[in-house]
Amino acid sequence: MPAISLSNSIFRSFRRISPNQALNSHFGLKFALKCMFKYMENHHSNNSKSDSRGALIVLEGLDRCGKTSQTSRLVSFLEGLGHSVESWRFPDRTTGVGQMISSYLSNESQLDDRAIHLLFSANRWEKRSLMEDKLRSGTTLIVDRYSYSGVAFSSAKGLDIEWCKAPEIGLLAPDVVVYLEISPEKAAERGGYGAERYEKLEFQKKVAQSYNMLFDASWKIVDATLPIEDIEKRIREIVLDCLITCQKGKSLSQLWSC
Ligand code: DGP
Repeated sequence: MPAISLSNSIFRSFRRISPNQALNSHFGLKFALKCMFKYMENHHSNNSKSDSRGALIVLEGLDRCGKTSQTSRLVSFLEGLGHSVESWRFPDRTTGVGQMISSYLSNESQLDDRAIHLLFSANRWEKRSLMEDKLRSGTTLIVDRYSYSGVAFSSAKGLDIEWCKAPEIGLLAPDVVVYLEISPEKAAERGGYGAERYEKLEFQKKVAQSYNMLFDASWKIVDATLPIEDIEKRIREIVLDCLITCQKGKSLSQLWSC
């Protein structure tokens, strides 16, 4: 016990002082040790508590793959079970950076490919510490698009994939990435491609190829052409498993692992 040997050595150093001084010192020492033990106890329990946290769940896929509706279904389901859960999405168009991205996506402004890539990344960075606070306080985040969209969409333009990953390094790594898989042709058939910059079949084909290069152990592929309830069920299974693991205690890690 390091605390006891510490106290012994402190007592030894008090041998030559007067009884009165020793008495005062003894109580002072006892108090100090009590504080130290209390600190160690708190420190230990804080550490074990801090490993229990909410899960970071990311949904990814091509435009029109159904991420947004699955995100809201999942959030309602988890809320119904009494979990603390929030729905997030990137780009977050509510921030200053997000508004620049939004105007770029709707073709109201033009930007260099690398400049817009860095803005998308900055948009994630500006939410990073809030994200960590939420997770550590036990809130699960269901995030519609994340760094993988960043890399897939920008590298589909021809930018080097490693260059695209670089600004994402240090962001929190998701506990699970649910990839809603659909062919670009099938997604285009779903209609609803709006006026936004990337909603074009040829470009989405390239995005699909880029996504293929990003798959890692945290990815779960779900067939996005299944009936909506089947997709929902599959996602629930994946997410509940992950939630339990994070509640039991799992440390947060950072991108980019692969
Ligand atoms: P959404 O709000 O999910 O419809 O996304 C808007 C569009 O922006 C969509 O076509 C995907 C694309 N996108 C999302 N995140 C990024 C990113 O980080 N970088 C790039 N280049 N495109 C992204």
